[in-house]
Order: sequence, then C-alpha cells, then structure tokens
Amino acid sequence: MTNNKKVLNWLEEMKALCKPANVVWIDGSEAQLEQLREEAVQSGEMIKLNQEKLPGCYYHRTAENDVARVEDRTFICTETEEEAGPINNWMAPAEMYAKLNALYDGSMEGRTMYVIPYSMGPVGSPFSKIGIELTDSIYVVLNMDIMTRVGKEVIDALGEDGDFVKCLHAKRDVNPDERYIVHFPQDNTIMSVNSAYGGNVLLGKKCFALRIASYQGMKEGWMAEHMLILGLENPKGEVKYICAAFPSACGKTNLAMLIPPEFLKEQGYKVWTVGDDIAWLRVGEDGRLYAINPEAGFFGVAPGTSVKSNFNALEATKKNTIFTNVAINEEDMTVWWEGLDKNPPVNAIEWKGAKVNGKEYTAEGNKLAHPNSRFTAPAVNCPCISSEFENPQGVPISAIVFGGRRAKTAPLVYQARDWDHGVFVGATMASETTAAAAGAVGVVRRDPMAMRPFVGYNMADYFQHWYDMGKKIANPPKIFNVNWFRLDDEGNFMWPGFGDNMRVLNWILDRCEGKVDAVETEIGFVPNKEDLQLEGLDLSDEVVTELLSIDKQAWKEDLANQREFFAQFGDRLPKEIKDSMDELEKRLG
Ligand code: GTP
Ligand code: SPV
Ligand code: MN
Repeated sequence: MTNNKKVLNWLEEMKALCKPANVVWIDGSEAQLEQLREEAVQSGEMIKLNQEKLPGCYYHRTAENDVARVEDRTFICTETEEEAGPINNWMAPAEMYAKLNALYDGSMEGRTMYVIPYSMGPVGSPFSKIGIELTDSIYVVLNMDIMTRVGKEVIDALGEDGDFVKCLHAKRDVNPDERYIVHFPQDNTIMSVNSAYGGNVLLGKKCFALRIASYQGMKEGWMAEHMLILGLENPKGEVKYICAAFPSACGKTNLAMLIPPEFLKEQGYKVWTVGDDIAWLRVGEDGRLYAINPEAGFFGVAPGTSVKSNFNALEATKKNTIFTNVAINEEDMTVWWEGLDKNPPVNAIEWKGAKVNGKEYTAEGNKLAHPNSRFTAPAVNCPCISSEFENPQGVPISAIVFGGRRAKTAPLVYQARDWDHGVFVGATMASETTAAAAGAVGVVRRDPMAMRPFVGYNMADYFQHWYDMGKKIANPPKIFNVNWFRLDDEGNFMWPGFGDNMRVLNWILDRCEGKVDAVETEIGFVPNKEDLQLEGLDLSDEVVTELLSIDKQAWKEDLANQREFFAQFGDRLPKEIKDSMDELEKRLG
C-alpha cells in the first residue's frame, strides 16, 4: 500500500511484537468492509440486525467490565511528570513501554492484524492529520470506517515521507486489571490494550483528536477541544456558527442536532450540524477563529434518544449504523433503549445478553440498555448535516459556549466579559459525572472546558494556551456559559431543554451582534427576561427569575472549591486565573 519508510519500519516492529498470523491493510473499499462484516457475524463478534428495517446495521455487545472510558487507567507519558501535570496519570515512558511491550508480546498470535490508515478531518485539509491504527478487532475496523476517513486516499495523502500518529490496539482478554490506554505525546504514539469499548479503542477519537491533538495544538498554535459545532440559520438565510463544550453525556449531540420550537421553525430558523463531539480550531487570515470537525461519524449516547428529544440523531441511525450495548427486540431484530419510546419489547435481549420480558424487566427498575450504550452512525446520514461539513477551511465561529450538569449554582445562561474572563469561565466549569466514564455517577467535579479527561499535557499550560490563543485572534468569538440541568426542590429539571435550548442560542447570537442589552452580575452578563423568547413555554415568571438568578452564597462556596482545585497547579497556574478568582471574590463581597 505504501513506500513510506516510517510506516513500514513501525509496522515491522509491531508485527514482531504482536506476532499476528496475518496482516491486512484496510483500503476503505466496500467489498473489503462487507467481507469483514460477514466474518464478524460468523464469529459472533457482531449480530446482523433486520436488514429491511435497518439496512446495513449491526449489533455488538462488549464485555460487562468494558462499557465506558477508564480514566484511572489512562496515562499521559511525557518525559517528565511535570509535563503531564497533576490531573493526568503519568509513568516514565521507558517504564511504560516496557510494561506494555510485555502485554502486547504475542498478543495477536493466531489472529489478524488490521492496518487502518485514517485521516482526522477532510483528506488534504490544512487542519487535517493522519493516523494509522493497528488492531486485532474487526469491530474497531468497522467503527473507525464510520468515525474517520479511512483507506487508500489517506495513504496517498501521507506520501513517501509524511508523519502520522502511531496507534496500536490489542484486545487480548479484556482483563480490566491489565487495561491501559496510554499516550506518548512526544512520540506521536497511542497504545491501548485489554479493552474493546469505543473511547478506549477507536484511537482516532479521544486519544488522538483530543489528547495527542491538544498537545500538537499547544506546540503548533491551534486548539483541539471537546466541542460540538453547529450552524444556526436565521430567517434571512444567514448562518452563524457556535462551538459548545459540555462534558461527556451532557448534551453535545443533542444540541448539535436540535430542532427549533415550532414558532421559530415557522419563522425560518434552522440548525445545521457540523460536529457533535470534537472541534479543531485555527485562526483564519481574517482574524477569526475557524473550526472543523475532525470526525466523520457520531458515536452517540443511545438512551434518551427519541423522535421527540433528537429526531435527527435517530434518523441518522436508520442505516449503516453499529449499535453497542443497547437492547435487541428479538421479535424483528431491531433495537431498543430506555427513552426511545414507552414500549419496551416483550421479547428482549438485554445488553448483557439475557433473554427477558422487557416490559416486566423494566417495570422492576432494570435497564435493558446500558446507560452508556452507543450508536456509531455516519455523519452523512444526519438530515441536518451542514453543507460545510466537508469544507477544508472550516467554519468561522461567532460564539463559544461552555456548560455542564449543575443541579444548583449555574444559571441558565450568562456571558463572559471578554476572552480572558471567558477562559476563566471555562476553566472553572464543574459538572456531575455520568456513565460515559467508569466510576461513580452524579458527583460534581471540576471539569475545565469539559477537557479534564482529555488534555494531553499539563492543564496549567493548557489554560495558558487558551490565554495565548486569545492574543492571536483579532476578532475572537464571544464566550458564554449555559446550564440545562438546574433542578427545582422536587428534583425536576426547571428548563425544558432539548429543542427549546434554541431560545438560549438566539439570545447568545443576539449578544454577539450587539442586538440586546444584558444585566451585569458578579459572574458575568445574564439576560433581561424580556430578551429571551419564551413564547409557548409553560414557565412561570418565578421559575424564569430563578433560572437566571445568582445565588451568592453558592458562588462563594464554589470559589472556595475553585481555589482548592487550582492550588494543585502551583506556580505553573497562569496569573490570570488567580486574578480572576480575586476579582470574583471582590464582586461577591
Ligand atoms: P458524549 O458523546 O459522551 O460526549 O455525550 P454528549 O455531550 O454528546 O451528550 P448527549 O447529547 O448524548 O446527551 C446525553 C444525555 O443528556 C442524554 O440522555 C440526553 O437525553 C440528555 N440531554 C441532552 N440535552 C438535554 C437537555 O437539554 N436537557 C436535559 N434535561 N437533558 C438533556
Ligand atoms: C465521551 O465519553 O465523551 C464520548 C464517548 O464521546 S467516548 O468515545 O467513549 O469517549
Ligand atoms: Mn464526548
């Protein structure tokens, strides 16, 4: 496939280490992929779903202990521990290579090693980067084919001398005690072993497009962020682009594909999806910030996805999609998950593989689908995919939005005073943990820019990079914070969310265009109630007031928690963060 010596030498080394019985290059052809699907069905690795109702769709079940990212087994192995910083797990590269080599040694005996050349970003775009993943899992090959641009054209783009990120994945026996997801940012290398779950093994995604890319971006003057990208079209047909960073399972896919409330739809408002998880951002020649989505598909949370909550995502899963750890309806070999409808299948196979009566099973409080079950759907399937999705130059960004799950404290929306204050707003994000990562769910933790699990270097330097970037962007996007998850005293969501979030996006763009005033508070600018389009909502005036209110006591407690969090970075923490905390303290009185 290639004469690139760097590729060939590395491949020989990895073959000698893993000792596969065969090596197969993935050329991206439909014939080859179809043969692999057949093989996976034969071996039981995948189940073929109803090809009339769900053409090209397959099902995969992972091991019970292998259903989410494993942050405690994810490492950043820089030369010094200081470069990885206090948030990342670290081990000296030589020590880690030795440990991993022992695990990979002979790991593919009797198995096939697949060589997947892939591009993050449109092939040939100045934003794009190339990776090669070696894996012994057909599931990984088929997912990578959906999530990235795979095949011959990538090898051609790499040329005889091009550089690439080296990615090695071996499934082994998915032993959780020997599971490692390891990054060597200074060697452009990722090594993953003993897992077969999405974020741990689709190495183009979080491992490359965030952890390695954030390091590359810091060195090269661009940014890799855990952000959706959407285009909001107004009735005049103008499209403005927004990036939003929310932690895992906090609403990026939903916001990226939202359908506006009826009265706005009638006026001609529309949302176009550019990306639902990752954005790569560069300063354009006109001094604006431009974004591409480096991915080619959506690896979305299934539970909660319905015609009502996310019609576009559901449509995207109707063909050529791989479902992981959802439930099967054995009646007609279709899929089901909590929140799809109120009709769990009677003849169900729950995600662990047991045949159950779904109605009785769920009535007893059991879940048919794993809370972190996912669909892998090609972006081209999405009815609202943006016409700019393949634009190699990306789209110009008007606003950056940060947000998390906060039952209290954070108001529905507020605007930062300027870029530097916006960096502080992002850096002080906190959110309740979700099922997307192994561990406790619902615990509030600090999650700067939704990047806590994904920064491939010292987070203090990452904050500095944000400040440095601000100086390079002549016309920077305005920065906002949102919270769709505020709860009332009975534990109900106060804000309807989903499509109605469009009302908040409209306010955000109105602010960007200087069309509306706002109220200055201790933490930033909040909307005047009359500037929010609330028609058709069943929200009392008190609830709206509450949603926009700032609880000073809660913010004082949050500030104390911020100080504790930032203290761990010592002298490396940018002075701007400390100044912003002092200023917030003064404002809170
Ligand atoms: P990752 O793929 O893990 O990065 O997740 P994500 O940020 O794309 O989250 P996603 O859009 O898949 O939403 C995760 C969960 O949040 C789903 O169960 C949604 O139903 C729920 N959710 C999304 N948007 C809203 C909202 O506006 N309000 C409420 N209450 N829930 C929401
Ligand atoms: C996330 O956890 O933020 C995801 C899913 O988008 S994974 O690919 O597992 O990281
Ligand atoms: Mn994500």
